[in-house]
Amino acid sequence: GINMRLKCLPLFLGLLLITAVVWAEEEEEDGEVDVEELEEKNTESETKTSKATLNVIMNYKTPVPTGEVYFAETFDGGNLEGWVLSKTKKEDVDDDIAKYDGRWTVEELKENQVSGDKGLVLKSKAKHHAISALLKKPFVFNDEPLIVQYEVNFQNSIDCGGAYLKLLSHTEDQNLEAFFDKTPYSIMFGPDKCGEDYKLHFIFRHKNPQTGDFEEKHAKRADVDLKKYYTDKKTHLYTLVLKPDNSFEMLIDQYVVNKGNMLEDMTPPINPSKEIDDPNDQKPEDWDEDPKIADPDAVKPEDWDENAPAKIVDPDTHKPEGWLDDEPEYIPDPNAPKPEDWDEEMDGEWEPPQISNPKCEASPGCGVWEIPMISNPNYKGKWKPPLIDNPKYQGVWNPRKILNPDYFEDLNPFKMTPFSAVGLELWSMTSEILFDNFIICSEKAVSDQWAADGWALKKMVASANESVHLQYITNSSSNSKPSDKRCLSSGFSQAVSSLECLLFVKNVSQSICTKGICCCICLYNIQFISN
Ligand SMILES: [Ca+2]
Repeated sequence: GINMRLKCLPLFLGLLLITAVVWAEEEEEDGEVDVEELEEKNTESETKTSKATLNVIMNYKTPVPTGEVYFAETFDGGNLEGWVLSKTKKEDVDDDIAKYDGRWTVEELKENQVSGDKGLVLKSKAKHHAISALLKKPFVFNDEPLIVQYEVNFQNSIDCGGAYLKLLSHTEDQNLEAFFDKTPYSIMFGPDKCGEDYKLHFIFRHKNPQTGDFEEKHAKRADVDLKKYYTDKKTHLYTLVLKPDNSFEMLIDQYVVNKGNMLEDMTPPINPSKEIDDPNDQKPEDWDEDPKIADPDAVKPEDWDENAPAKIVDPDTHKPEGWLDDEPEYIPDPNAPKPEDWDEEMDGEWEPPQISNPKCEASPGCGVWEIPMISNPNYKGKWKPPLIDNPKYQGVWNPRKILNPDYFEDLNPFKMTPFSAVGLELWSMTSEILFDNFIICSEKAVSDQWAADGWALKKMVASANESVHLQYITNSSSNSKPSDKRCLSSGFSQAVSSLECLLFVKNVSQSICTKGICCCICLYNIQFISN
């Protein structure tokens, strides 16, 4: 049998929002036909399926939170109501670029628009942008999780710039017009990229309970390659989940890309070590750190001759019998003729080429006999006393440990400073970064449904526009795999057979599987397992 496991119900439910899938023949004039007509037409022309074009008609409705939220923003109203542009300047920067004068707009996606959907777009290159909005009520870190989720589409890819948000720490007189880089935040979260360094930040500002000072704590790096998310010009969903047990999870497109515990996985660590080296302790001058010394009792043996040479003449070697001391190894070739055109005046005196002396070939050798040298068996070199263990060895010196005067133990870093606004304070060398569907809440079901109603639909439209992710199966009895292999090569977990597809579709909605025509949509989060 075939089991179906749905890893992500909300995404799956997004399918139900497709009201009709229209199959238009190329020759169809207006490209859209009604479903009944389509089905009849299709039965007649099953073999022409490869020529078909696809249109997806979808009823997009602006997502509405399905539970309690601290903040939710779709931008579908088409304006920046509720958002405040910073009117201040960045500190410590040249005056001409210090102003937060980068432009923001609310507009549709450049590609794969969903009718009725708009987002917040960062419009200016090489300018500082700062915009923020108050939450409905401050988020207080208590016994409820924090979920922060939003979408980013780097519509022009990203050269150098960030798309992270800051959750601005709560103050009684929060003035968002004064929002700038030094405005205290509780959490910073989201994508950032420069050069080939792709980051997904999760930074929080931890208050030292002893000194009251704040220090930034950074989550370790994600172990996934982030490049594709920042360069594929698609809408990706970024989620941060923090729990009162100090665990955290970071997700992209609902997959965990980094997780850990704030007590163990942040740099620098939340809690300092209990003991430290005593800074006042010094190594005593007579501290003996040499594990070995020369044996003071050793004496040079009497027969040790330091002057014996390393090499001596081999006493067993004699000049071979018949060695021709007076014959040279090479002689002028007596048979070589002088070239006819040799001109003594121009070329100098002619000399015949040298050849091996034939007399030497018949004897052990010619010329000066060199006596071979061998290593001297009596050679000893300079005498050195042997090394022995140092009886006074005290080991490697370490300063003594004392209790760390700055020690504290914060077992609940989750309980950080409450925040009451969300802000984007960004610089980018690439414009057209689109943000959408911000949500801050405590229930995963709420943020998941929000994702299903927003991000998942955008993803589906983008997929449909690529025309490779929809699989049509026209013969309900066929058990063949979908012919479009692109479904697999486009990063989908697997293609499905028509049988699997039928089971799947029937379980979801009879309405999109009628009169033998089924629509099968492969999505990342749906897995089919054959037993
Ligand atoms: Ca929107």
